[in-house]
Amino acid sequence: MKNLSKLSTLILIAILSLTACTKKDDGTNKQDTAIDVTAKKVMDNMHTTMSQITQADAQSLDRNMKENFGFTFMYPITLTYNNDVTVTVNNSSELLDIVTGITETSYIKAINYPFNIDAQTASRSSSSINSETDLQTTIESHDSDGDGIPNYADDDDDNDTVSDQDEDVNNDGDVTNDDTDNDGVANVNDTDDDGDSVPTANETYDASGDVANTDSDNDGTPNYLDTDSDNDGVSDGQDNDANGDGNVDDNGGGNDDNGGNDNDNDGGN
Ligand SMILES: [Ca+2]
Ligand SMILES: [Ca+2]
Ligand SMILES: [Ca+2]
Ligand SMILES: [Ca+2]
Repeated sequence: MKNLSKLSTLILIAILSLTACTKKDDGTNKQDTAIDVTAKKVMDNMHTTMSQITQADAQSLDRNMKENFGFTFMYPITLTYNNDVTVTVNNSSELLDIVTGITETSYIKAINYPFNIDAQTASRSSSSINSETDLQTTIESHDSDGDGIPNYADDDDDNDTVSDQDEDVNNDGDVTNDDTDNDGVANVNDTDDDGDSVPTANETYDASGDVANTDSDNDGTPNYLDTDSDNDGVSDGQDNDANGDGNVDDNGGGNDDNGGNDNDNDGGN
């Protein structure tokens, strides 16, 4: 009888333990969830992106989500860690905590579908992401410069020859908060960064094609961020020799006639 009572107690303890195991102390539930490669890609990308920013906050998270993937989340969303613990995310601050906390051994492996997005791209009319395929299509089609490489994988989102990293003029690690000409379009997506009507890609005159190393008037501001590259008082857009090298520019300013050839037959080199 004593042994039977002991056995009953042991069985009771075992049942209680099993019940406890199915529920974490923080109230999250365990579910066996398959790995969602696309959702993991999004979260890992945001981890890398936000880790590079000096003072990451909810706003910078949203801006970078929009830049890299073309949308921000409508909360709440539900994420699943690789240990199958699920977590409900209610705002961008909570998501920031999660993505910055991602490690090689603790990462997000899935997201619950459907979830809603605040779509930023004109090409997308629906605000509901219904499956991994839907999410994949959404992020792969976010391609600002239309070069076939989606923004999240593109080193030069606007194809203006300045790398995304170099568009970070204020060097805070965040490429989305630099807007030299204050036109509301961040440099990373602005093909005329200084707004002088000369495309950034044309604001060089040496053979390197590197606009970052061209500073005609040596004032410390490269031509592509300088609305008056030769400092003669005439804006580059109105200047027929924007870099002041004596060669008349081709095709409306800034596009210098390199090498002394009169490519546009304007009478100057
Ligand atoms: Ca692209
Ligand atoms: Ca660029
Ligand atoms: Ca701009
Ligand atoms: Ca320009």
